[in-house]
Amino acid sequence: MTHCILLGAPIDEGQRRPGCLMGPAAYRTAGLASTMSSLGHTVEDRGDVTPSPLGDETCTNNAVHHLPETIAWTSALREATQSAMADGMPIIMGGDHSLALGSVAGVAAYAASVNRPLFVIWLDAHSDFHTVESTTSGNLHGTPMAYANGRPGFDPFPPFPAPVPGENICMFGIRSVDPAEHAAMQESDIAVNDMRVLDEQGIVAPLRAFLDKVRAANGLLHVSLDVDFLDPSIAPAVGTTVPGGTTFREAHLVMELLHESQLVTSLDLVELNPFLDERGRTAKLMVDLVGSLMGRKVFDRPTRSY
Ligand code: HAR
Ligand code: MN
Ligand code: MN
Ligand code: MN
Repeated sequence: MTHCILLGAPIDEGQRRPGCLMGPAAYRTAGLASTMSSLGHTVEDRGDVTPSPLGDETCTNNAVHHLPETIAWTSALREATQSAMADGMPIIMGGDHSLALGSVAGVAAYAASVNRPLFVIWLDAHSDFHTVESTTSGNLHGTPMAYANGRPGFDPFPPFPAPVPGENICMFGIRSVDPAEHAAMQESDIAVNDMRVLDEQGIVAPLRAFLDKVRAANGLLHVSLDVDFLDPSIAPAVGTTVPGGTTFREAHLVMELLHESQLVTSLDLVELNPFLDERGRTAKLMVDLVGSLMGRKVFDRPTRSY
């Protein structure tokens, strides 16, 4: 049984398409809390986080927009997530992916305070490995993985509390990477399981290999689930659809394996844009995936010995 702590992050300033700020309301409407309580967990909804007061930060990259707003969200979400970690498993309901600048910072600060290493699984079509300096779109939702990895190029932001080394980061579903991100990832130890890897090897072997590492290190495990990890045919409610995403069964299988591992300690749900949804189907699918992550299954089977 897990104590699940819901944190709403109605932020859509990390990109240019309005609507993600309705995400937390859509997750509540789609029954996220009752899904978890029906699985035997306790649920505490702490409501929506309020951003910190706006600063006057600037940067030299003229493409970047909403920098002070994003920094204000980052510090508020960092604090809310860090304190939720002490009480249970935070589930941060976005909001665009810029929320992970704050949520991962909060989890990292908590991990450092309890002397445990942090591992991150990034489920996304995109690597989100730009810095404030390298982004050409200026959309800061494309940067949180680089911030968490401690890359330079985040001068206007507070320093990341305890950077996550590349070997502790594992990405799945990747199929859209910009040149600057590509070059930076070549230099890092991040496990990039792009769609080619999933097509050839399936999702199970690389995921289990990573989970084995987390277990061996007694790590905390943060999962960041971007709606565009999923194929747009099953998850249309996202501003940055990329064809060729994961299927319904692949996505559930990832969640089932994560549940079986019992390693996940925090979760982001990001990029849902309810304005683009079809009768709530994407919101409902995301809630169902959380159900699998939290233990819903048809049959119990012997847990694999790790
Ligand atoms: N790499 C592109 C950019 O920086 C697209 C980033 C899109 N990011 C998200 N989250 N939707 O994964 O603009
Ligand atoms: Mn604005
Ligand atoms: Mn993303
Ligand atoms: Mn994405």
